[in-house]
Amino acid sequence: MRTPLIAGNWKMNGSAELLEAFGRLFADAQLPTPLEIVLHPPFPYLEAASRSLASTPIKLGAQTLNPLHSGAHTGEVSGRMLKEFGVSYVLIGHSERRQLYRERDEDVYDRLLAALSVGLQPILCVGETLEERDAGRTMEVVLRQVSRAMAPLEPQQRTQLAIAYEPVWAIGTGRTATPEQAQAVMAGIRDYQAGYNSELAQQLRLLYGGSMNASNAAELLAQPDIDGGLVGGASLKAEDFYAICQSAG
Ligand code: G2H
Repeated sequence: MRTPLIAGNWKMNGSAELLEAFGRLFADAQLPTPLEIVLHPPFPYLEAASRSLASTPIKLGAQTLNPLHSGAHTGEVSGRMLKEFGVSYVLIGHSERRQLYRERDEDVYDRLLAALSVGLQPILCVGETLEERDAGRTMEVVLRQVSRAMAPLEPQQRTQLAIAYEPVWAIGTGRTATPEQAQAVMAGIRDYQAGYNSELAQQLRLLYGGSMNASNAAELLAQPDIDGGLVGGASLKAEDFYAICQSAG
């Protein structure tokens, strides 16, 4: 009943040539249905992406946004601009933003509201560090991140977003959470949401992120509470990303 979502996060990587490769491969794609696919290239590639992916089912995504609509904020991009450009999805609170650019839970919430206010679909990213996992604090940390971002949202706003659980220790490390580890956290997030509204909890899409690749995607995506993936490194090869999308059937 939940449409799977596979999102590719290029981070600060990629090229116009790679977008063309995606365009060629996905134009003739034989993909499982239902399935939603989104690619999050760096901002300067959005224009090329909108052309190269026009004949494919891939939607456009951004990697972050500024919480304000406009103003004197050199180097920043607003949700309104992204929406005007045809972007559908935006990542919010990716662990690299939290760790490298000091985004706090409050900043994540502001960005979430800004995205929702212009009709962008947010993918809220949460996840614990290795230290937090080893201290047995995984659910505490993940649910704090979820609740600080979502508690003030109205029911209608909650239906617009997806949550990506990305254990920080699995990001870009080649070390993937086991399907059981990922499923346990996903189930915890869904249970937490059910405490607010059980119907909305059933609709909420939960994605796994952290070294997902063509070899491990099928097993992760087969878990009952995993509805898709947020794919970093493996989204930098069109064939690998295509194989992951095939696993979402
Ligand atoms: C986690 C993920 C994509 P990777 O950041 O968001 O990256 O798949 O390279 O671990």
